[in-house]
Amino acid sequence: MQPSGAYTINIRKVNTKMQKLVLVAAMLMALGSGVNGNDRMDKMWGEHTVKLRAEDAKRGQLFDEGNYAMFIHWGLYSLLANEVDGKTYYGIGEWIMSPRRADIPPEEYKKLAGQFNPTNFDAKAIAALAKAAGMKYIVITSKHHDGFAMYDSKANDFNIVDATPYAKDPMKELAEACREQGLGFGFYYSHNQDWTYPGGNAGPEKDAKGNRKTFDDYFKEKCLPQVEEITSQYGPIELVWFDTPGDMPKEYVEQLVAVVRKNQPNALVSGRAGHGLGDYNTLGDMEVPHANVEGMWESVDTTNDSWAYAWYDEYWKSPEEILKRLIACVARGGTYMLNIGPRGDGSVPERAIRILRESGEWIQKYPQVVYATDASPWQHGLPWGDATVKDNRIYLSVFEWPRSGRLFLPGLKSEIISARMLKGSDSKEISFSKRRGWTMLKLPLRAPEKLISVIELELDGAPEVDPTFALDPEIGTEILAEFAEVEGATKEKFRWMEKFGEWKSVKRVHEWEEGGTASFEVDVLVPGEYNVDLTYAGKGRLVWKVAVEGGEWIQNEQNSSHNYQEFPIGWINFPKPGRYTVSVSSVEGDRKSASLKAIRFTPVF
Ligand code: FHN
Repeated sequence: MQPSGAYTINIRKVNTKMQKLVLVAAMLMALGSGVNGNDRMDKMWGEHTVKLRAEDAKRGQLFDEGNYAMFIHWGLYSLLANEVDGKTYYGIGEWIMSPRRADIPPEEYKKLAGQFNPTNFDAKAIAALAKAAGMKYIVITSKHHDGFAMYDSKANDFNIVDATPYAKDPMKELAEACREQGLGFGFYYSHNQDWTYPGGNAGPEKDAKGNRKTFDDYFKEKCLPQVEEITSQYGPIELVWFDTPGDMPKEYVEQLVAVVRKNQPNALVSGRAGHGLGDYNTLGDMEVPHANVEGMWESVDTTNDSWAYAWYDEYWKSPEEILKRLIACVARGGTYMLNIGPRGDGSVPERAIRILRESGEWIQKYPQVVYATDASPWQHGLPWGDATVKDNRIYLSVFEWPRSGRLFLPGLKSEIISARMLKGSDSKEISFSKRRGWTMLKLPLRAPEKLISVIELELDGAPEVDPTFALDPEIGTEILAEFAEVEGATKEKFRWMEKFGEWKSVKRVHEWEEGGTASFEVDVLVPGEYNVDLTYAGKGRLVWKVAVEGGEWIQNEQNSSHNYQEFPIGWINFPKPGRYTVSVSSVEGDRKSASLKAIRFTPVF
């Protein structure tokens, strides 16, 4: 598998100043028309949503402001659904023919096309689903690594029109359906890997006549002409999503990008085109970042575990989980593209439909949280939720409702003009007070929303915040090791596959030297006893020390496991309100294996 991590970008975020001016003008017009506050909001957001329709959007605007898109992995592999000759392969389904999975020889795999007849594919229903889900464009696999074109390709007959009984171009229908729904449309194209065309990366070395083929042959005979096709036969395209560039030489990527620019001057090119020639950065598969990320970037994620349909794959993200991941991406400054994997007959799994619709209903109620927002000034999540910003308004999305009815917001320096609890387009003023740099908001005892409730803070200007991590007096606070200052240990990103192709990642602190520390600065509002838990992986029993600078330290032994688990270490006291530095050290046991992921403080009294 090719690495899917960091790829460089060559343009920065679109300057949204102009759009801000348009919004302010819209707001002033609404004020002048004598409508009430909620109607004003509706009107403003309604107009804004219309502006985000594909046909009105400027280059990159759907990406930059739409913030939410549908990814679709659909191809011949969907027919196999990760089962070959009665054996199930657990992992990402689109890799089924690879030698690392069922190892299907290219000529065998190509025969599958004779059975591919996706008569239940309903382009209109998929576009309507994306729309109902609150997504702003769709990106679908025109050709994945298996080399099968899911569109009418004249350049190569291993395609859905020439090689299958279906004999129609579903991409024409989908492009059209997207346009009807006001959505953008884009293609995924595997430019480097082609496992069935001779010369393609990881493809056969020789053609049917036994002639040796090079990457250059593949590129000229198939890749370049197909990219010409997908960028010229489907109307305006929002973006072209190249993937897994591997060590593809730069001159080839330059040619592909030139074709996109020529045929689709308004389209973005994904960073995974390679060589920094794309327009934006895609994080590692399934990665939702924890700290704000600069520039123009996206996370790509799955609704269940596999990108392509897999018969057994019923571990779905709940609507709440989807919303949390979406809001986290937007709050970190990025865009979220969430995948569905239709079956081989073209139908979309019912559970995927249900979760997308339900999360979409929430987004239709709270568009201001998701669209055209800026990243959180805290630069990381908050103990109970997250924050997105629109001009001088902060939207607090509360994932964990405080049982006491008091929500503690740390570090907000700006003056609050009003605080409102939203309930769709209704809202109610709530009271708040300030103490030691913290804002305490008085909330109703019951959350107004089943999924995620939203508070709007109107400020006297752009938000100013002290982003120091703070110990929430009610639910406590988890701080990831990625936010630690490290000495005498190493902090690094670590990625692994849980199932084949199902990526997980962590920023861990490991390789501890004697006396090495991971230190966290914390702000304490309510002094007293806090229980400390550490999340770590390792081998055997490990002893950890947790010390408050100038104060108490505790030490304890707990077991460990090869995957990250949370273990209690003990209680620690913060004698008075204020700032503390807390350090963690690995002191005994197999220190080489000790890998710290997070520290959690939970108030005891
Ligand atoms: O190998 C592909 C994989 O099958 C899938 O398409 C993902 C989606 O981001 N991209 C590659 C791995 O990063």
